[in-house]
Amino acid sequence: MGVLFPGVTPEALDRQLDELALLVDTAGADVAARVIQRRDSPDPATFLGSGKVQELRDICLAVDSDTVVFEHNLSPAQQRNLEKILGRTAIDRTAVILDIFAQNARTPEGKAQVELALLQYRLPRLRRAGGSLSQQAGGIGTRGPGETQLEVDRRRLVHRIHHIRSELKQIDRTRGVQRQGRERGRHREVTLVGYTNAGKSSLLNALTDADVVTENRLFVTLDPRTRQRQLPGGETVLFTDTVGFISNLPHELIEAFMSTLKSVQLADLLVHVVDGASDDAELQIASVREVLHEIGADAVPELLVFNKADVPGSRARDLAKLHEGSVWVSALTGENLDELVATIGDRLRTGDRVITLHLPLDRGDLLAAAHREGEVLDTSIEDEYVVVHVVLDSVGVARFAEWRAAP
Ligand SMILES: Nc1nc2c(ncn2[C@@H]2O[C@H](COP(=O)(O)OP(=O)(O)OP(=O)(O)O)[C@@H](O)[C@H]2O)c(=O)[nH]1
Ligand SMILES: [Mg+2]
Repeated sequence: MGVLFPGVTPEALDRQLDELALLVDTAGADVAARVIQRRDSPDPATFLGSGKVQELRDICLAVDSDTVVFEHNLSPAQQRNLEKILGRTAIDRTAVILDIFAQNARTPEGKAQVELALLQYRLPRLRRAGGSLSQQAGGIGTRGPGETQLEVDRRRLVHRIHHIRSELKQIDRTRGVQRQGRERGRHREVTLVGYTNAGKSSLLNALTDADVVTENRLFVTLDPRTRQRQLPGGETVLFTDTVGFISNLPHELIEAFMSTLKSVQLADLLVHVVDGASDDAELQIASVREVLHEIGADAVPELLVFNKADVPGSRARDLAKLHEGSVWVSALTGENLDELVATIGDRLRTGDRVITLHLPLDRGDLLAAAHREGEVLDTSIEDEYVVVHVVLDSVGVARFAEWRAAP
């Protein structure tokens, strides 16, 4: 179910619904019908107008569907009211994406992150009277990694959220220690980002001898893998895969996966993998950049890589010509990988950036280190800080990450 709001073209809504259909399919359900309505603004109580809701109910009966999936986010109240009138489950795009993540989580960390996102999504949706979710039958949007968690009441839900948060923090701390160890080795870090199914994991496998699972499905990778490889110059680079992005990635997921997404914020270079065979390549680039902005990573240098150049009719080569400085490859055949590796080397070597540091007044050692490792442009005193503008290479930027002024 999609609503055509003013300012959105029918073609754009169609594309969104195509993607929603793919998501529903990935979650394991069949799409029985597609319904579109034109509206100026959502109805606060039922999202759609009451006539349309009745019509939707008839369509559901006619095509024998047990769930209505909305492209748009529903408020908890809208969802409840719709379910009452429709007599069947009403969910939004966010619930479908959460469901796919729940099905794909494998490691303890992945499961904990997905559970956290699910609980945060469900908490405001708990029925007030009775407060039990047990009336929700199985089906998409209602599954979780641990079925018992669906039965808990609000208090236990909140308690569980706290518990998972501290568990994730612990995992994050352990990873932080590992990261410091790596940084001491002065290895540059390259993180592969991109729309889901763009070929990030395939590219990691092609660049290193990683053995990461790749599949023609959405959100296959939920746990980042790091593998190293040497560049032609002899320097070792750490490549990290990460979760796929999608347009309107639910904020519950972004928050829950923050520790996983740290490798994006802290990377020296982002290799932004684009499916060059997709008609929506440009839109997907924009969606990925939006998520990068949301997670505070838009200052990290980005190298666009148009993948799947081997697919008949692929626009990977044309797109690479259009976007200056980008590279096309085929992760499948390995074509043009040498050029990609060379470009990554060039970009890492020219990774010098001007950044602003806030150093505590009593840390003359840090100021000395900034002079030693980079080119200090100017310093000034502000409140209890020394404000320093300094040119640093990417290793230096990582080293001073803790002292960077908020952008
Ligand atoms: N023809 C062709 N297919 C590719 C290429 N790269 C990846 N694929 C296929 O595209 C699909 C997705 O690849 P993945 O590497 O799993 O993509 P991903 O970006 O890691 O996806 P998620 O982890 O699900 O977000 C798989 O079926 C791959 O075999 C390529 O260069 N050419
Ligand atoms: Mg993957």
